[in-house]
Amino acid sequence: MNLFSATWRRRVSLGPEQSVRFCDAPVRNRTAVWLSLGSNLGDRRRNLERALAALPGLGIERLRTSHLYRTAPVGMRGSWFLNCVAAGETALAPRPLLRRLQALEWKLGRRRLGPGYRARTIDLDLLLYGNRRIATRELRVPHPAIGQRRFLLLGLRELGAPLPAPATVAAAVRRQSVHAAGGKR
Ligand code: PH2
Ligand code: MG
Ligand code: MG
Repeated sequence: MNLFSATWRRRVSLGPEQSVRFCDAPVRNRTAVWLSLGSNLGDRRRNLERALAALPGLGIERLRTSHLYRTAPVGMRGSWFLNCVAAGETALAPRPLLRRLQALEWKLGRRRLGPGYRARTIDLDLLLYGNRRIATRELRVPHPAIGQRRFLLLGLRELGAPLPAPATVAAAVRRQSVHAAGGKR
């Protein structure tokens, strides 16, 4: 299964009429969410694929994915990352969603061994939760890295997310190089 192919994207992104037909809960009870996925340890592509395959089971519906990007590590040494952005809808509140994402990171071999960025099999970040602004010790939404990492902006733009001001985007794009790594339509 190639989770980044256009076929898969079509398969997982149901149109509005299908979601009404197959889902009892009205869509207005769902919040649009955007996540980033990254891996720079082990079989990076497989790690992303396993995470994406698990997201519907966590409560993220109508999942769509961006292309996959190969990116230089930001703010840390080590191997290059594979990154992508995913969009979906959820009935989960932000904190339960965060908990489930953290549990999935653990299941996929992520171990937090202390402060600072370290190589990781999988990193799942909540980038946007509807238009909510959240600033707690454990969760900041919109994710503060959005305006600083080009692959996040590219992925979010692909998936039609509300983006920060164009000036912020331009600055991030100038700063960082990104290479498409696959899943090109
Ligand atoms: N995540 C980080 C730190 N640096 N660099 C890249 N290229 N991709 C990431 O996902 C990433 C990073 C902290 O979460
Ligand atoms: Mg991260
Ligand atoms: Mg993280």
